[in-house]
Amino acid sequence: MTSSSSVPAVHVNEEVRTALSERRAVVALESTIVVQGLPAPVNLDVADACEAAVRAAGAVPATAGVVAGRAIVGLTRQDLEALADPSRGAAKLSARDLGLATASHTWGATTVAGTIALAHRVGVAVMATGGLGGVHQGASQSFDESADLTALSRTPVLVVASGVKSILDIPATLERLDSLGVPVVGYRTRHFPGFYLEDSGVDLDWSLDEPEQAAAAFAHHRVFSPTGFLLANPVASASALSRDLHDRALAAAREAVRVEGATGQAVTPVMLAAFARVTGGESVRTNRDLVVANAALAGRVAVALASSAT
Ligand code: PSU
Ligand code: MN
Repeated sequence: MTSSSSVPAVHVNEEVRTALSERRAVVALESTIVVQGLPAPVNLDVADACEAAVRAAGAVPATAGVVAGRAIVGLTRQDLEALADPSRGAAKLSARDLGLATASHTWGATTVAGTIALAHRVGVAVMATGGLGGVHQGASQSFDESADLTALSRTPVLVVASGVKSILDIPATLERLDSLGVPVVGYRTRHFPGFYLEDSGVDLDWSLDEPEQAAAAFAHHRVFSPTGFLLANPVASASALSRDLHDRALAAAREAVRVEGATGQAVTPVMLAAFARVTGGESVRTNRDLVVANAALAGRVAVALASSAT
């Protein structure tokens, strides 16, 4: 392992840098979903579709990751392919890992927590993902709670997600977001989305109907609070899993974690892979559809935010 003691910069590609300097809309995208969350070859197609959705909304996409120790906002397609190459063994980087990864010239994909840390550092205020991490089932024993939650509590970035992954303890996750002071706002719904399902069964206090309203609410929120903001966008009903198939896959996913003895960062990827197996790939299509829709919505919110700031 080589090491470097110089202070690391976050590298921003030229298109993103120009957009930021002209105060145009930029949307950060994560790379963990591509590298650890979805199977090849769909993963790179999803990455392309997310970037295209952001552009179609009039914003510039900026996918984050760490390439040979360089923290980057605005990965090239080549960077992303290299990160997703299994022989590279890219790490999964949360906020806690970024300095270690840059200091040790590591390759790594960033989670929501890692991505918002980089995005905020360079002035990007909106990101899209599939499902936020959260409190795992049995967390009162295991203490397994995604660092996405605490990262959102200290990083003023608006994240568009289809709720939190349905493998989690959703009511407990919402209680934690409440304690952490992170607003959770349903997009055109009063029901918290259930990732693969439209509705998790938990009601929300707030709902907004237009991207402009979300942008305004986030702009106001930033005056009063240093936290991020969760805009919860349910999967389209035509793309959702049926409740029955979902529940069968969930049982199998829990069993897979138990049998494989997965802990820590491995839990979420093992469960997502079990879902893909049990649903014959249907969960992967659902995941693709929802994350692309979230990228499109994030693009519209970023455009509204940029035009209200000028
Ligand atoms: N959304 C998806 N698929 C994913 C993720 C989000 O549709 O794989 C990733 C994100 O990077 C999120 C991470 O931050 O899962 C949560 O992992 P953990 O539970 O280990 O914190
Ligand atoms: Mn965890």
